[in-house]
Amino acid sequence: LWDAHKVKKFNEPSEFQDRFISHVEWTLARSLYNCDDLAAYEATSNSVRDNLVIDWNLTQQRQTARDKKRVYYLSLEFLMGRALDNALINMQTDTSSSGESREMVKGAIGDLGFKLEDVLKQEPDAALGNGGLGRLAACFVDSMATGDYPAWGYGLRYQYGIFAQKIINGFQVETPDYWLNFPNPWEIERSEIHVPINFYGYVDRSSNTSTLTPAEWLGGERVLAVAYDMPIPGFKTSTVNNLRLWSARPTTEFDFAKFNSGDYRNSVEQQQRAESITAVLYPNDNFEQGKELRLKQQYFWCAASLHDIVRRFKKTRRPWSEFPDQIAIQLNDTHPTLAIVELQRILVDLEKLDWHEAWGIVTATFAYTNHTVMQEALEKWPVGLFGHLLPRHLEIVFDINWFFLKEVEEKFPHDVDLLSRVSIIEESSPERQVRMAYLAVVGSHKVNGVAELHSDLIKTTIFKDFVKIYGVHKFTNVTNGITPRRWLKQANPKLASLISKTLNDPEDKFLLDMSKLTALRDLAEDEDFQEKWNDVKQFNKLRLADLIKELNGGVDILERDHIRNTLFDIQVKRIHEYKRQQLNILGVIHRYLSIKEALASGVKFEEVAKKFPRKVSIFGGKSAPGYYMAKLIIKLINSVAEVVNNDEELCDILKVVFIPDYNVSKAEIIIPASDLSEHISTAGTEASGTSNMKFVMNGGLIIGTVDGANVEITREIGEENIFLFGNLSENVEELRYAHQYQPQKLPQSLEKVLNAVESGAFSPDSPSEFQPLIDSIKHHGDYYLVSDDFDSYVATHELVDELYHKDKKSWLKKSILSVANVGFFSSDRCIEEYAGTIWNTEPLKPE
Ligand code: 26Q
Repeated sequence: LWDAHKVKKFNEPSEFQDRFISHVEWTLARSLYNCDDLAAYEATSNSVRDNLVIDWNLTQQRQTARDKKRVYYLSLEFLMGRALDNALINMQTDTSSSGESREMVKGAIGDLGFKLEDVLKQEPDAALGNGGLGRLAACFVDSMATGDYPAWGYGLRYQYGIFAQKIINGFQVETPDYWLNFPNPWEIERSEIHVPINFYGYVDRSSNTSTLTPAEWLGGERVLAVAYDMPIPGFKTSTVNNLRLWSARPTTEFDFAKFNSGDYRNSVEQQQRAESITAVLYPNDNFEQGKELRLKQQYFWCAASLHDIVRRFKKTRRPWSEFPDQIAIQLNDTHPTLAIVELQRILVDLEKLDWHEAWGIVTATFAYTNHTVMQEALEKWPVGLFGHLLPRHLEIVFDINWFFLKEVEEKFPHDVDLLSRVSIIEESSPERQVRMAYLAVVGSHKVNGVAELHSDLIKTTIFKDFVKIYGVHKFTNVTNGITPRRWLKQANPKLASLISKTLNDPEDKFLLDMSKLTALRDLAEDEDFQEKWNDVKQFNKLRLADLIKELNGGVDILERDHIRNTLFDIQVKRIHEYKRQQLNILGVIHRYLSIKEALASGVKFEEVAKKFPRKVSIFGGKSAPGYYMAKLIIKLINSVAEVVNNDEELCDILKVVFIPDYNVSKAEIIIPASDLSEHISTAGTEASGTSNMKFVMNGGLIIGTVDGANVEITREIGEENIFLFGNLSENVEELRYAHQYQPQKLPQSLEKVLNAVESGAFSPDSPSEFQPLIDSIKHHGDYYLVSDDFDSYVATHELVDELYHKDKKSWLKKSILSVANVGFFSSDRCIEEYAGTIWNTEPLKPE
């Protein structure tokens, strides 16, 4: 009887249609005759979700029954993008494997009168992240499920994700991203899983005066953390993992004092404020801002997640000593560092373990990933603010620090300087600060950087003293990766299909073992294959041209007929001075001025067009709302676009486009269309970069500095297949130092460009509009070394032009070889490395 009532997956088109229709009629309470694309999206998603839920439950049962070591990935950001297409690609039915189900559903809803592409577009992006760090977390949960690791993600369910960007008069304007307007089929509310979380209050230590003994944390504010789960399907496996996001809700307890004093309205209002904790994602990228609400978010999330993890562990009735054998917790940057303190508090105050025994468990459990060496991005919290919000946690931090410094003192007696350098508490004025990165290092057994160069840099800069203290082996590298399911198959179906045909791999197994791509090497010079390869690129460029047209109010910016020989030069990423979009746009101005100069001096247009073949410079990315210089860079790009695109003398040989509101779903259209992409950060500043990997995986060539993962990309694809330029990271300090003491010597080329900007060539109504950008280069030390790298940047672009327009065959060869050798950058490889060298976990395969 039980078996007869078992829920079943849809396996056939007709079964899908039945499921689809019942969701239209019952879940949405509509009729098929009144079903638009949005309703079709909801019904399709609910149908697919039904299938996933079956495997999800089986996966969770299996993980509980087998009780293997689990991984918990703590990240304040999961930049997931859309879920439906990804689920269709990854999902398995009982009769079809991954990949096939998408085709099946496409046909089945096609028969009902819907176009899958239009239905997919209805889904809002889950934009719960800023940029690289958040998207990395999204790639990791995909790879952990695909690799059958028992692994959960823990994050926050923001009601507003990263703001939507509008461009008005060339300026960025932020509008709220309320993404939960319609029912979200990809989340399941678990109202039964709710954890009370406390803030403020005081510490009670009735008799005991030592902070090391158990204490009670009393009073204060209390809110509830409610769990929302998102299924994470693996590719070509029935493993479906879980991403648990917490949402803040008022408790049902009420404040008696307020109630009795008749202040009912006020007490309700105060309760309402609880929800503000998970209302909005902080829109900073690589910049820290010590706001109390941010610390509140961090603790709310860490405490809820830790409670959940500990509860699950306690059900196994194992002794505490086995905690680190059963659980690995990975900290995505310092944002979850409070989890370290919270676990210590749980073990000491609530479970009454001895301090040192507890600390041994804590440090064996946690590992920390660093994503930056830039000072302004390192998290620090004023001691006063910290202690007010979390009084007991501050005591514990002081005790952790005390034992740590004692250990240092024993190892390096009488080195007072060292002690103050490594102290978790920075003695600074006007107030002492808690250094979260140091706390994360002290509380973890492994610390990793995200690309080789970066992992080397952390050992010689921000964590130099800690290498001395702990030895070099605590510090390691795991080079980032990206999931080829989303960034190849989903974003670039045409290229994926050309590859699967060429490799004779109809089931797309290469997406699991990217080393299979090396077989493409033999075809790099095959002219037939090159032509097919180029056709795919052309298709993707037209697809992007369509998007640009749509965003431009239906007006074409790019001439259709010329797209095949127009070089698409793309830089899409957060706008940041260190990423140097200003270098890019100044380079564009240089090109523009050179074209104008040649024409003015009487050179024939045909000749000019030979020297400066067709190119479109495409930009996209958001600036933090309070980041003045980044916003000015956006304005400059748009102002240059205005002038260049309307200059008829150019006859369209140069265009500039700023794509508003860059996000994951736009990235999926933009990245496959690139001929060239720009990864041009000041050497030593970009920890890894991951869009560089995405572009290479889609057959785009790179112009880049010797920074972050560009180094390993060069090693993998060969230095003849990448355009590197600029100063090396080991020279950066010296160059900056020199700028401080000698007036800036600008190369002539740059001088000209800056003069044009200063003269108001791009802002005739207010010539000084861009002065701050110019001053930062000319008069404020040029911290990002634009002047030092400018000539080599321009010269390298000349090499790019020449190759693209005079030797298309060798361009295509480079493109093919890039894809053939990109396998290393699959996040599957990355997760295997974490599992083997940091987590000590193994996959748990479905039977
Ligand atoms: C900190 C405090 C308060 C508010 C916000 C923040 C905050 C938020 C986001 C600080 C940093 C971030 C994001 C950082 C980030 O995305 N770093 C990028 O991580 C990628 C994945 O490892 C790397 O590829 C990039 O090089 C790195 O910049």
